Amino acid sequence: MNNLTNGVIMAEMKATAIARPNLALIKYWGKMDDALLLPMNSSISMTLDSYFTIVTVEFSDAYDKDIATINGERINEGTMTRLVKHMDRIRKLSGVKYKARGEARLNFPIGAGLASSSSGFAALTLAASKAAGMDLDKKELSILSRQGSGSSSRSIYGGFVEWLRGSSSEESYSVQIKDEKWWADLKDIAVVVSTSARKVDTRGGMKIAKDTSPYYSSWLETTDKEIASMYKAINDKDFTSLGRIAERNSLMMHGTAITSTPPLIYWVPETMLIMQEVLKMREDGIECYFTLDTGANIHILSLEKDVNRIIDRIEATGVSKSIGVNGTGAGAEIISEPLF
Ligand code: 2P0
Repeated sequence: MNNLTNGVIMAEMKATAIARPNLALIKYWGKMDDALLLPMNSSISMTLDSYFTIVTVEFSDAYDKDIATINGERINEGTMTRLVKHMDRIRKLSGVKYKARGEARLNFPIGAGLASSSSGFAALTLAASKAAGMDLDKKELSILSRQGSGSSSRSIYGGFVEWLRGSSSEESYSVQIKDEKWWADLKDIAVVVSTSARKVDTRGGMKIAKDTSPYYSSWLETTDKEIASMYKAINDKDFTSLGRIAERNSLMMHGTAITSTPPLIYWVPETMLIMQEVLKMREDGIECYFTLDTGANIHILSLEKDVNRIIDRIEATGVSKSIGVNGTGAGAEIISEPLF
C-alpha cells in the first residue's frame, strides 16, 4: 500500500524488525533520571537466542491515532501510553507527522520476568525508526531505545553487552563486549514456575527499592565492583566466576527489594524450590547458578554439557510449567516478512 498525500504517491513507510530479550548478569536496578531512564548503575547482559519479538510498524495518514496489538490482542492503557510516547520521540527525530500502526509477536510469556520489554522496545525502535526513513547506527538506536525501556538498550546488540550508566542521555548507551559466537556452550535455562503477572512491575519496584531500602547504597557499591569482574569472566570464558557473580548480583537486587517499604517479594514457593535445587545440583557436582529478574521465574546458567541433566532434575521437582533453553543470540535486525 502506498500513501497518497496531496496527489503525491509516497513510498511505503513500513518496516519490520526482530530483537531478542537479554538476560542481565549484572542487573539494572534504580534510575538516576526517571524521565530519560538514566540508570544508577552500569549493567551487563547476554542477549538470548531462542526467544524473540517481531515488530512491524507502519506510518500512514490512514491512521488518526497510534494503534497497536501484541500477539493479536489489544494493549492495555498503561503500555499504550508508553508506546505512544516512544512513537512521539521517533516522530520528533524524523520529522514524520503520521500516526502509526504497530503489531508485535512474541514467542515467550510477557511480564513474567523474562524481559519482554527489552526485546519489544528494541524491535520497535529499529522498526519504527526505519519506517520513518531514518538509518540510525547501533549507538543511536541504543540511546533511543533506552528512553522507551532501559534494558532494551542492551538488546540492540547481540552477544555480551554492557550498558554504560553515563551521566547524560548521550552518554548512556550500550556497547558490545563480545559477539554471539564468543561463548557457544554457555546456556541459560529459563524455568517458568508462574505465568501470573507480578503485582509490582520492574519500573515501580526499582523506584521503591531505591527510595526505601537501607541496602540500596550497598547494592550500588557492590555492583560497581562486579561490573569489572563480570567483564573479566566473559573475556576469560570463566564460567565459575560468571555464575557466582551473576547469582550474587541477582540476590543483592532481591535483597534490596525484600527490604523495601512495602516489601517486594517477587518469589513464589516454587521459586525457592528451584533455587534450592540449583544449590543441591552444585553439591552433586553439576555446576550451575541461578539469576532472577523481577518475577517468580528463574534463569539457570550452565554449560551445554550439563543442560540435559539439569532439565531432568528441574522436571523431577514437578513445579516447572515450561523450560526454555537459550544460548547467546544476535542483536536487533530488520527482516523482510511483515506481520501485516
Ligand atoms: C535488568 N530488569 O537489568 C533488570 C533486572 C529487571 C530486573 O531492566 O523502567 O523494563 O522500562 O527502564 O527495562 C527490566 O526493566 O525497566 C529490567 P524500565 P525495564 O534486566
